[in-house]
Amino acid sequence: MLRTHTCGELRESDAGKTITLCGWLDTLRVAGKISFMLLRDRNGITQVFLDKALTEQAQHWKKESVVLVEGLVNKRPENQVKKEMATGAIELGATRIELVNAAETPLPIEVQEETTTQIDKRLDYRFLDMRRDKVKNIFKIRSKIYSTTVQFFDQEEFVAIQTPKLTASGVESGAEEFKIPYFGKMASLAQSPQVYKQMFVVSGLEKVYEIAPIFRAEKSHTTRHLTEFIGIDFEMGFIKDEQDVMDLIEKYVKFLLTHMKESCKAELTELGVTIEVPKEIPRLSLIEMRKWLKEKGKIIPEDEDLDAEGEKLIGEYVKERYNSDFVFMLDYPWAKRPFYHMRPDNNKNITKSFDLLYKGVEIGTGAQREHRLDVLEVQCAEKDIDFKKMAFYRDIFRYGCPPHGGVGLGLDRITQQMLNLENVREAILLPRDPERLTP
Ligand code: AMO
Repeated sequence: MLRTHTCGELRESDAGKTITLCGWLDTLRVAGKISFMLLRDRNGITQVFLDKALTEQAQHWKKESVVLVEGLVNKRPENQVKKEMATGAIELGATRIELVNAAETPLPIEVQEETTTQIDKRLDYRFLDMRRDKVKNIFKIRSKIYSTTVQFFDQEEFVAIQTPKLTASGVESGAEEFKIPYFGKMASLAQSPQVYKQMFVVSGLEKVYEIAPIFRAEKSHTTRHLTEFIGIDFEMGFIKDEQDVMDLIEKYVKFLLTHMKESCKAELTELGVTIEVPKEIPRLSLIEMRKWLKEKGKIIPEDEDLDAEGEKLIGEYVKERYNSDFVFMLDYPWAKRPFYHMRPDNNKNITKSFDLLYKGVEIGTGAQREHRLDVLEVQCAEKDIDFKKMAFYRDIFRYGCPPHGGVGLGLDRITQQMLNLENVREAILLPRDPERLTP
């Protein structure tokens, strides 16, 4: 390796060692004939002292160039440590410096913690934007959400599946498909692994999950919609009803948040985020909540979904009433749910489905699925869907299909809501929306 240590890992106990660091030139402060360089890498910032000769060598080096420094680790004087805690209790007295790769000037965006650069410009240069700790921390945390999720499903003995993203057509009502030419036919980019996750429950795997891209040709310009996002989908067989699915989601949420609090302490503190693990996630009926919303002056018609404002109001309500950041909303109208959701026997206007809201934003949708072929065919007919055209999906209900259910969660929205980010684009490396196809 080019370096013997990284900036963040050096401690007072390293004083007296001769080491090599390599990172980005954050700042060069010339003070007369000597200078102080702040060198940055993924772990932090170290102050490097340059004597007269080295200052002459470095004085025209540009910010964000890659620089190598050899030197002796020194303990910093007490008074300096207090003034500049960010760079720690040690500094490096350079004996040799090398410009490994020069950065061009001017930089296209500001590379500093407090920036005035607008999000669109920042996204154009995401790799430079990420040299800021604020941004880097978001993606360290997102990575941990991902690995903790894998750990949870592994522990629960779910089997990870990877299903095709090039498909014949989707099954999500209301979710637009991206059509692409495919050897003389048209294909769709998968708008959900719905069909496949059900298929592999029925295959005998019983409990499956997938964390993978999902594509939606939605021309939405909101702070929560992307055209490509990462879905965390799971599906499980032999359930009694949709409550079993919610039980597992609740267990997942508690596991995830507890782990995040422990494993991302430093990053969460730097971002000023406090995570609260819910004791219990309330399960409220949309039918009941509509009445409450009406009292607040917010009308949601019986056959309508909650809109963003309705979700926000309910988020505030559960925070105040149950001290919970999460809520399951139940009993969504049949008119707004896809044909594969099961309906209760005593009310055909609603579905055995739910949404999971986190701080007033939907982060998941799930349901018990209709597994009885004759009922499913009736439901297709009601939604004007020709089930015969989905022959391979129909087949999975023909040869022994257990009662089953599952959920689709959005990794990007979970990250957004956990970190109180205004826009989901802050939570994904390279967002895709109706305007953005690069970088
Ligand atoms: P749904 O369409 O509600 O359900 O999607 C599930 C979850 O995916 C996330 N999500 C999005 N995230 C960012 N941008 C978007 N455009 C977007 N659309 C959805 C949300 C949402 O809650 N097959 C069902 C799931 C199931 O029943 O298992 C489905 O896809 O977090």
